[in-house]
Amino acid sequence: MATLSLPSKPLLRALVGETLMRPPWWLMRQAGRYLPEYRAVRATAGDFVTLCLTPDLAAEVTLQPVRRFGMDAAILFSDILLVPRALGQKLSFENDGPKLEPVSSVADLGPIDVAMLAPVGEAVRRVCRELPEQTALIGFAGAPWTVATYMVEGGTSRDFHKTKRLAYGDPARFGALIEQITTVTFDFLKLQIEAGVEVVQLFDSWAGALSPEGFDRWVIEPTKRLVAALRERFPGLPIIGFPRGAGLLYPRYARETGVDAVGLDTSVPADIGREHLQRQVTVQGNFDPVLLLVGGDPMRRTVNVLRRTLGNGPYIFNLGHGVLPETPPEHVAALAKLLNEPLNA
Ligand code: 1CP
Repeated sequence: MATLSLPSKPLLRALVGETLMRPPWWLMRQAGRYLPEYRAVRATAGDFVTLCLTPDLAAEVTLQPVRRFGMDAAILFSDILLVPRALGQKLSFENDGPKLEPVSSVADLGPIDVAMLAPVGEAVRRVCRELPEQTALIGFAGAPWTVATYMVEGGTSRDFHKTKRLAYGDPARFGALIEQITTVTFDFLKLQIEAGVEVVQLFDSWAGALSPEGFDRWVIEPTKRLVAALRERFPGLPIIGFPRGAGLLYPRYARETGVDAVGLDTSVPADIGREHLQRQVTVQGNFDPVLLLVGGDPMRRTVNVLRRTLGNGPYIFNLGHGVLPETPPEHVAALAKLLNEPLNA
């Protein structure tokens, strides 16, 4: 018989719909190049994929920001592009970002090798051993659409024309690719959950590139299937969706995918989040990463506005996108000081 037990970690409480006096917080890309201790580990690892697949090093960089700033969650240090690699696609990281050998169908992929992802599970187990008692551990993957853009374009893109042409022009072929990505993404998340992550976030960083019909078919539908598969296998595990750039389609995404929380990008007005999303899901976001870079009064003022607007409902403070590499760590320390105090103190 299932026993009902309420979570005690602040992040998990917010994800079951509780309104907290002090909203929990974490930052997308909280581990990374803005931290000198990250750059030091990165230099010893050599290439980026080695860093992701060496459990001691991945665990260490996962814990670094939590040690310094006391966020309410650690996010596993890994990358969404390990899924294309497990699907048999060649992957490397150069100075100007990730490079993949472009594909346009399942037939272009090599043999699937999920075992290659096993070190990620080991990194999770090591993080769990060292995490403070009240800190949650978040696992993640790219949502199928966003992962597909990297696979088809061969890297990052400004306009996603190759991927959109394939999706609109040959939906059967593109659909088969999305299907394959979804299967391995489930395996990647399953491995993380079985190793100890308590929440997962699906990053759909390029959700905003599609037409409304395309959004339904290639963002909402695959996410909905992935969420349903996770729910069946891991009932009660909270899922955060981050459909960056979804704009007016945010409420539809929240309603139809079945996620517990949505991450708002910086462009969404906080009062719209409160009126149109927060009654249904926990809201996360959406502080502009550039304000964190700027620091000082502009940062403090905006933090207060955001917390006043969203803090009377289930809310997780975060950025609207990742921490920028040029961000001074002292600004993150000042933000931590603000956020580690109760709202009305
Ligand atoms: O050290 C380095 O030079 C590599 C920079 C870097 C880092 C720190 C990459 C390469 N990935 C990561 C880690 C990473 N990636 C995390 C770690 C956990 C954290 O602290 O948040 C996460 C969650 C990701 C997720 C990720 N990778 C996304 C989704 C989030 C987003 O930023 O939109 C995407 C799109 C990627 C692809 C990727 N990997 C790396 C880069 C530079 C990119 C983006 C390339 C682009 O701009 O298109």
